[in-house]
Amino acid sequence: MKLQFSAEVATARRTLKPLVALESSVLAQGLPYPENLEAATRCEAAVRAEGAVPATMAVIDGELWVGLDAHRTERLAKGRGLMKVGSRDLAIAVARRATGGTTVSATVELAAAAGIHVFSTGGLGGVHRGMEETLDISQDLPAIARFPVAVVCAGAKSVLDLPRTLELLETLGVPVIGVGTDELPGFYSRETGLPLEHQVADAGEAGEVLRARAELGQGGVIFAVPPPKAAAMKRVDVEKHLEAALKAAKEKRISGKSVTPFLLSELAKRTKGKSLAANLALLENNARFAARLATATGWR
Ligand code: PSU
Ligand code: MN
Repeated sequence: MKLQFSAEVATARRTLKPLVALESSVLAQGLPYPENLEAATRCEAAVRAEGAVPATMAVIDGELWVGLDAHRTERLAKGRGLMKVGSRDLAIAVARRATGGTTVSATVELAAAAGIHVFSTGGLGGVHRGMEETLDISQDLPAIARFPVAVVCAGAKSVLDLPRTLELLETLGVPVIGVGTDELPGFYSRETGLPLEHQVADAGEAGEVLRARAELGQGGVIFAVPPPKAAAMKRVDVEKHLEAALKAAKEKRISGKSVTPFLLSELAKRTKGKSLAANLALLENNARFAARLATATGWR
């Protein structure tokens, strides 16, 4: 797989600095402009402040980019109708010379190809509510199981069926480890009431788990970090607005890969921007932890 490296990432690889992979579907589909650009800027700054280097992945004119300069970041943030590139779309995006943001699944795949072991995102895709009818399950989950990359997130997106998402992760052999919590964080909210079997206190402990996984030759691990208190929403508030958003999605017959972007933008409208603010804060917070983790592994 031919990868293109930004100047900053190329230098980091030469000088053996720790790298943190970041996704770009959140830029191209997950957040509106200009909040998406603000999110990218804050995440990259948080990674650099910890002494690591951000490597945002994207497909640009069919090229697989590891690290984006300001111009390419802006192109993704302002672009309309950009492709949402999951793992299964990568080859098609390349063949068609397309431009798009990579989701968690495509980003962990590109990270593994680039030798990057730590990746930060907001919330994972997973098993959707009503999956009995739709069988809508994000390809994020099997991709995390397959590629040996640590995924730092604030849990799975709250629009999902979280108990079933946890069950499927167990089936796939993916550990879900709480960072300073014994409960799955709820993305916009700090709590879900769903217990996690394992937790670590800090990035140092997380790094030890990562090294042991690598020695066993196993795939990805999830580190779930609760969103910062100042920006987190109450779980009941999220649920209330979510029910309305889910109803709207059903009425408008939104399906397939449009479901996630639709629900996120509905929530932003219905919470008067509170969910947006929480999303930005947790993205930055996760990027910071990921940078500490990338440093703690000692791998370069
Ligand atoms: N979480 C967010 N914003 C996002 C996503 C997740 O807060 O934009 C994106 C991620 O890139 C994730 C994707 O991989 O949504 C999952 O989409 P789907 O459910 O269609 O697999
Ligand atoms: Mn889906």
